[in-house]
Amino acid sequence: MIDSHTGGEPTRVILDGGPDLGTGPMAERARRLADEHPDFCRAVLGEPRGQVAMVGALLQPAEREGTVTGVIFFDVDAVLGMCGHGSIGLGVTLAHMGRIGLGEHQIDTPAGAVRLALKDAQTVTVTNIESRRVHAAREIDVPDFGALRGDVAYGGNWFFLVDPSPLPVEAGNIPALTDFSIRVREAANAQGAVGEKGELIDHVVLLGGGDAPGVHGRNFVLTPDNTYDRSPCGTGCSARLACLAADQRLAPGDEIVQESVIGSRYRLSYQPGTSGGVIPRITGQAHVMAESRLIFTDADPFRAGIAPSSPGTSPQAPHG
Ligand code: PYC
Repeated sequence: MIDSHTGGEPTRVILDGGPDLGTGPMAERARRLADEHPDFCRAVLGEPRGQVAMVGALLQPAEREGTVTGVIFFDVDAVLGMCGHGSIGLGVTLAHMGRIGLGEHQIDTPAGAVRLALKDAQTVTVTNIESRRVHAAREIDVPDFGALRGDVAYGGNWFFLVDPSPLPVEAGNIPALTDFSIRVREAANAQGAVGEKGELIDHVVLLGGGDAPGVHGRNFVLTPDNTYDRSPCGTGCSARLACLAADQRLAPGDEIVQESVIGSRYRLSYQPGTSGGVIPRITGQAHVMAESRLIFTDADPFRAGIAPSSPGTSPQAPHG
């Protein structure tokens, strides 16, 4: 396995040893990972082997011809439709392994085919799946806060985006931002501020202004495992681009810089999609950090990771 980080957000690429997810569309294989192998996700990403915020990228045989690899992204608690920082990390990792060179490549994700352009050893432009806004300025009632308006948008995952954030989007405020966005996500899902087919919100984006010259804004992004994205979140930026385009606040091809709550940056632009949404382009940098092999033995009481309720008791850790 190979670990990298993209703007501070870690990606663990799992080259082999994962569960057999069969063949067929990547979305079906992702459902099998979520339904049948949650212990795998916790064992490889959770403590003590993983770290908070780590996203896994489980390599799969490709679905489409001409694709470098299939991939399923997941965090400790959820299988993701797509992952922007993980795609940048995967591109840099594949280059590190000598599997791709500079230029254009395609990967298969559960959300669809995604293009990666490797610009140099660290820099990747991701051309994401078509992203769209489905509700504008939808009002929800957040307990202990009150009425809040936000947009619901899809960028490969489902987002509730609040612009502007009622709390300052600053690194010193991360615990309060986390607590608030968990309540926002619960309220959005409970009050039906969800996707067209009832898809639940899995991420929340709180938007603040950027203070550095040339920076369009800074964001805080809550992820499904209740941590925050250290990077500006590629799928969150895709959802944001869909909202900016729908509000005619950004023209096709114009580039903006989005900063994360810890100050890492992506360059963003879009082209119109064929179904009324946008095709986002996200450019960021990743760095390979480690090449290693995880070891799970029956004697290790924490071979399945540290479960929130009962440490060391989960029976189905991977072996070998
Ligand atoms: O970059 O899309 C992203 C992402 C999703 C969850 C963590 N990062």
